[in-house]
Amino acid sequence: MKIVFINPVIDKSKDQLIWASALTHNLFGRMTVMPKLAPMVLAARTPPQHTVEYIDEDIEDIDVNGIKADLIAITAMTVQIVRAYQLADAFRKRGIKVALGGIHASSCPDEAAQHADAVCVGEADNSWPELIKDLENGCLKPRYDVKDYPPVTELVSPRVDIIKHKFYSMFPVQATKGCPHDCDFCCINFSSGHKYRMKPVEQVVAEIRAFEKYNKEPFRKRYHFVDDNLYVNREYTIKLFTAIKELKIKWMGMGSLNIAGDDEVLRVMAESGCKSFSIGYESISDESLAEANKSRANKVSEYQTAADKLIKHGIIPAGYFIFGFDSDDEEVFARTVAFTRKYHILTPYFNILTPFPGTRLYDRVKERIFDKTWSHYGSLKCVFKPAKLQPEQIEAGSYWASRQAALLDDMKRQLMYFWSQGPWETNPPLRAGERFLLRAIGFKVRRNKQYRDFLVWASKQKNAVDLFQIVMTVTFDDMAKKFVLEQPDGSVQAPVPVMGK
Ligand code: B12
Ligand code: SF4
Repeated sequence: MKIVFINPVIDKSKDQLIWASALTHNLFGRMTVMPKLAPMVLAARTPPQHTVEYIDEDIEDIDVNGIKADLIAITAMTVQIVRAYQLADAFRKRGIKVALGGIHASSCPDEAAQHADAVCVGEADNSWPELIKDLENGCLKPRYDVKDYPPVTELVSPRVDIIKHKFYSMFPVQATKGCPHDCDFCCINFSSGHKYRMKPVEQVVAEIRAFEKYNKEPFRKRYHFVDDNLYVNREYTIKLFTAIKELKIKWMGMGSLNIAGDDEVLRVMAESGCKSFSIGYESISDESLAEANKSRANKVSEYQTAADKLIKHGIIPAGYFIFGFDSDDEEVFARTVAFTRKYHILTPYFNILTPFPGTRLYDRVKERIFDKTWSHYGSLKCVFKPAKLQPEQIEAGSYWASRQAALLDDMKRQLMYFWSQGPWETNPPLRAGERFLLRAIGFKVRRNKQYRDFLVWASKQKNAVDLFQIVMTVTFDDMAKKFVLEQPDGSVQAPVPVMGK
């Protein structure tokens, strides 16, 4: 049998892709951040007599009428589900069976069932083999429910051979699942649960090694730990980082604020190749943190130390912020941007509070939700009415903040500050070859004088580190332009509809 996994694109229109920019298209072709891990995991659980294929609509078009398959298996977050249903309906019209899984199908299984022959609820590591067996026997069930969370020690390593490696700038790895915190906007409550499950460190190392076969110089890719929280079990974290040191990889990941208080972990983390670490700061107001049940995890007074500590170890402080809490007022956007600048949170990501189905936030604000178009549930649109601001103000403010945070001149200042805090043994200055490469990229984008000058400027800075980060800076600036149309008077026009219909 042939099983085709599909990751649907958020928006069919190529130049509205969120995680790609016109610049990256020009430089590297149709490239995106990273492949979804779920298809690789499920492919590994598929008995070897079956053929598997992975189609990622972020990087390739899908020819619905040309694909031959016994099963189409679609994974989707809420923002992707409209497209997932379109594809599912089209394949089923051709008589091909469709299975739907992932976070949205898990939270709205009855809705998903209208577009699929089988819906998988929850982690499918163990239910998938059963589904395949039923398919072989012609008795596919409409629902495969996983109520508990399988221990990760029983998991097999993902099939990294099924992806088209050259189209991705990063490879995903997962060492742990779950998070002990309980933020009310987060899907963790039902997706991976609060019990922290840790893969054997040797398995994580083996998984990275499998990717390494496809990871060659000069554009060696980074790894993205997709773990919800890498800092829960200190002993495990140290063991993990120590083990991956020998792989000499570069990686990024995310975790809680309290990691900043642990110099030993930060040291091993830097030695193991961590170049950027994201913290879910969410808000610079303790009131908003309390509203989201995040006060136990976050104290605003500790944010500055966290950023300082990461920088001290040569790691770029990244962080997630959310706008749209009931206590947010008109000032929140400028205040937050000023905060990230002042404390050198070099890569802030601004999202809009979104009540995803299945979350406590959803239950709390459901009477105030006015937009149920799932393709708007990508944290870039305001779909419910917050207490103090209008949804349009939240969108305009959030987009304004994203634009401000990516402004090249500002980033130049931030990078200069970051580089001035070195040198770091774990993050050495650019080599001659890398400087040459930066200039070569500058030449390739020469039509954009600002980008060319920036890249050439960076190539000349003695203490500049991290080629990837420098190129990403330009890419972020390019991406941010898509979200905001700035007016000559500095005001922000209504945002471009980035999430499709
Ligand atoms: C990695 C990640 C990303 C990557 C995704 C790209 C990529 N290629 O992976 C990036 C960083 C780009 C990303 C972006 C976003 N993300 Co995200 N992301 C994650 C994260 C941290 C891990 C996902 C993962 O790889 N898990 C590991 C795999 C193995 O698990 P899995 O996908 O759940 O798959 C298992 C089951 O679900 C099931 N399954 C999955 N698919 C299928 C399919 C079939 C057919 C079957 C049978 C079973 C099945 O079996 C799998 C194995 O057990 C999750 C958090 C989480 N814990 O899931 C958030 C998460 C998925 N993201 C979320 C959100 C909101 C976003 C954004 C929309 C907003 C934001 N700002 O973060 C953006 C999208 C931006 C955009 N417009 O493009 C939410 C989704 C909520 C929702 N209902 O949609 C999550 C759950 C975070 C959270 N805690 O709330 N994200
Ligand atoms: S700390 Fe992060 S992963 Fe954990 S519950 Fe809160 S938002 Fe979710």
